[in-house]
Amino acid sequence: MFIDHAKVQITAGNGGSGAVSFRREAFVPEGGPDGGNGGRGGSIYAEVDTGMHTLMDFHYKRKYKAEDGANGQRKNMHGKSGQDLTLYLPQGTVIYEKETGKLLADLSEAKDRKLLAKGGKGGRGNATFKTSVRRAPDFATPGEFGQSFEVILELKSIADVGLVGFPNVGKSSLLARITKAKPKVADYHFTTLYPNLGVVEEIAGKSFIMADIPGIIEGAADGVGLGLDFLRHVERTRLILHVLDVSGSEGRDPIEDYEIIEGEIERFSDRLAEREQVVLLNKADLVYDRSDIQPVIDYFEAKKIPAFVTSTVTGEGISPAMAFITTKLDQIEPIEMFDEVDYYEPEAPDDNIYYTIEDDEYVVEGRPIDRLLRSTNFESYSSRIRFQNRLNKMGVYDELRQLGIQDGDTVRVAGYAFEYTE
Ligand SMILES: Nc1nc2c(ncn2[C@@H]2O[C@H](COP(=O)(O)OP(=O)(O)OP(=O)(O)O)[C@@H](O)[C@H]2O)c(=O)[nH]1
Ligand SMILES: [Mg+2]
Repeated sequence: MFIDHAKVQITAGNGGSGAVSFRREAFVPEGGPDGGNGGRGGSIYAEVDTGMHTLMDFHYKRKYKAEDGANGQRKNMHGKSGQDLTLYLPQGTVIYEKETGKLLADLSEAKDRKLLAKGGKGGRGNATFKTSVRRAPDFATPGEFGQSFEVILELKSIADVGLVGFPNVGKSSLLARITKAKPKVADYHFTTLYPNLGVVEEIAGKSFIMADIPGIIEGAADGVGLGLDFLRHVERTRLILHVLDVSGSEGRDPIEDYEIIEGEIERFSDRLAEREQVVLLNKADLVYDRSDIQPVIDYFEAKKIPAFVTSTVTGEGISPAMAFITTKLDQIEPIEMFDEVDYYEPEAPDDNIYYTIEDDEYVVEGRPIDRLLRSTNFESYSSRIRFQNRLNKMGVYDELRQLGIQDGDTVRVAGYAFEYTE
C-alpha cells in the first residue's frame, strides 16, 4: 500500500518534578534541604530515512510519545532525562501543525533532522531554593509539560522531472523504457494508482530522477478521477514533462488534452503552472499520415514550448528528448518549496500577565503566574512569603495600584484569594 498522507499526535515527555527532602542525620532533627531536580522530558525529532518511500507506518501507528523525565530524589539526586524519540520519515516529507496549518519541517535533504516537539524542563528540587535566610525551603517546582500537538505528514516525492498527462497516453511506458523502474503498463485508464520514481541514466554521466504519477482528467481539481492530490509529487520537480497522445487513439484532440491538463494544474498551484515544460507528442507510431502532426507541432512552437515527436514502442524521439531535458535541467535552479519565513516554532509562549476587575476583585492571570503557583506550597509559611515576594518582583502590585486597588480589596490568583494590604 502506498500512503503519502498521515495525521499523528506527537507528545514530548514531561519534565520530572523537583523533590522536597531534608537530610536525615542521627541527632540532627532537621538537616539541610537535599531534594534533587527533576529530569528533562524527551523531545521528538523528525529524521530522513532514505530507505523509506511511503508514510504507511504512520497510517497504522498514530500516537507518539517521548519518555518523561524522572522525578528528583533525596540526597540531591537529579532525575534522569527522558529518552528523545525520533520519527524516521521518507525524504520529501513535509510536516505541518494540524491546528494552525503552519509548516514545521520540510525534510527535503537526505541528512535532514528537525526538532518537532520539545520536552518539558525538569522542576527544581528544594535544595536549590536554600538561601541564607531560607534554610529549610519546603517546596519544589513541578516539571514543565512537554509540547503536544497533532501534525500532518505529507510526502512530496523528490524528483527532477514530473510526468503529467491524461490516462493511457504512455507515461508509465516511458518510465519503464528509460529507467530500471517497473511501473505497471496496461491499456486501460488509471493503470497507475500511485507515484513511481525512476532514475534516467543519461548522456555524459548525468542522470536525473523522473516521477510518474496517475493520469489527470478534466475536473481533477474537483476530485474527478483520482483527483489532483498526486500532483504534490511533482511539486518539487524542476521540469514538467507533459505527455500527449498525438495519435488521438482515444478520439480526443491532443491540443485540447494539453489545455485541459494545464487548466487543472493551474487550479492546483500557480507555482507549479509556471514551471519549465517539455512536451512529448507520443504514440507517433500510430499516426499514419505524419503531416497530421504538424498543426500540433506549430501550436507548441508558437507557445515556445519544446515538443518532441515520440513513441515509447519504437523508441522514436526518446533519446533526443532525454538529451534535451538533461541539458535543460543544468540550467534550472532547485525548487525552493518554502521560504525561511514560512517556518514557525510551535507554541510561542505568551508571557504576559493579565488583570481584570470582577465584582471588586482583582484577578491576576497568565503563564508566569501559573508557573509561580505550581511552585508554591501554600501549606508552607516560607513558600507563601516567597510567593508574595515574587508577585511584587514581577510588578504585580505596581500594576494593581495603577488599577486603583485599595487597602482591604481582594486579589484573586487562580483559586487563591487574599486581602491586599498597603
Ligand atoms: N502504439 C503505442 N502504444 C503506446 C505508446 N505508449 C504507450 N502505449 C500503450 O498505451 C497503453 C497505456 O500505456 P501506459 O504507459 O500504461 O499509460 P499511462 O499514461 O501510464 O496511463 P495511466 O497510468 O492509466 O495514467 C499501453 O497499452 C501501452 O502499451 C506508444 O508510444 N505507442
Ligand atoms: Mg501509468
